[in-house]
Amino acid sequence: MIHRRKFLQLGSLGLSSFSFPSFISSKSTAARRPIVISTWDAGIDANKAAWQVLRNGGRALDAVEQGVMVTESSQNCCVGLGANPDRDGFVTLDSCIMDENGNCGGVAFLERIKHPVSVARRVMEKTPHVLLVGAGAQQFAVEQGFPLEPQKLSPDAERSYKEWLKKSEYKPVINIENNANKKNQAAFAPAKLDNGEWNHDTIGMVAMDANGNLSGTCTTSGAGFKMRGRVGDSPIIGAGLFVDNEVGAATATGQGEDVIRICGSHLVVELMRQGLSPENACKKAVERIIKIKGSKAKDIQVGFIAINKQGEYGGYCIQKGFNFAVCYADDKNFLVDGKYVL
Ligand code: SD4
Repeated sequence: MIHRRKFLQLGSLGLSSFSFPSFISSKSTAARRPIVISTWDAGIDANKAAWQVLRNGGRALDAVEQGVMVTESSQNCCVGLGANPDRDGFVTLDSCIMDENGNCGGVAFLERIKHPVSVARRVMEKTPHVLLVGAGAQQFAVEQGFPLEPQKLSPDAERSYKEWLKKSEYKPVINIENNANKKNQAAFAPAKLDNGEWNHDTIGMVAMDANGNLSGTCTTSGAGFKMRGRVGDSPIIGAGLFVDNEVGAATATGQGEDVIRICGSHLVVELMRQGLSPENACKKAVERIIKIKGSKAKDIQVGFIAINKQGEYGGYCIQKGFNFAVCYADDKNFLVDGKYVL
């Protein structure tokens, strides 16, 4: 059973949590560092762990890894092994990580490993490759000492899967990638459901440390009830995540296929290189997806978040309902409602 999160209890740091209107983000963040931002509400807890690294002068790379490990472990958020399975009943995880030197690593279609982000980091640091998938990724993880977890669905995922099997219909719902049996599966639903559960299966996080170096990660269980073998944007460098230490860093969430189509996070960083603010760069990338999708854009959600070298941050999405968490001080860890185009 998923434990309910008391959202206002922000633990040892005593951090505050409330939604800021997003216009504040573009005006009040000049030359701010360190800073960490991450997608969706679960980013508040992840930011707290990342902030502990950043506030002590640690490296952004360590901060983002430790930040999203919180989410991968959490029973409240279905990013990790507790998440919904693919349509054959297996949970498969995707993740990538990128540092300030352009080093990057990823894993996709990885099963039975609790922390794909850490395996992605090992791929980056210990292999000549960027991306390992499936059985090979798992073999590498085990060789590196990661324990093989039991092949077992969480009780919630098992319930959702049984429910899903009744119709076996693959239909992602806007802002709710998770749990097929939620009563309030409707467009524009809140990120957090009435019953207190989180409904997202991804966290993307980008950070700048006190030295002004950028890193990022994106980690996910992917779309629930996907085809076996499906891989989304999250482990793909340039799609779910991109970092350029001269410019900024961006990450994505939502319908991965449409993020891949435009090399979304890379596009956001390139738009910032041309002088756009993080928010405007995210907006332009969202608009490009909408242009490609035409009338079908109303059926999907994609959100981008980004930071630049000045410590400015921003985010944008297709539909209402996306938010992201921003942290840049012991007492500043708050949610921002993403502006939306449609
Ligand atoms: C995917 N982008 O696998 C991920 C899903 C996601 O919140 O972001 N869910 O397509």
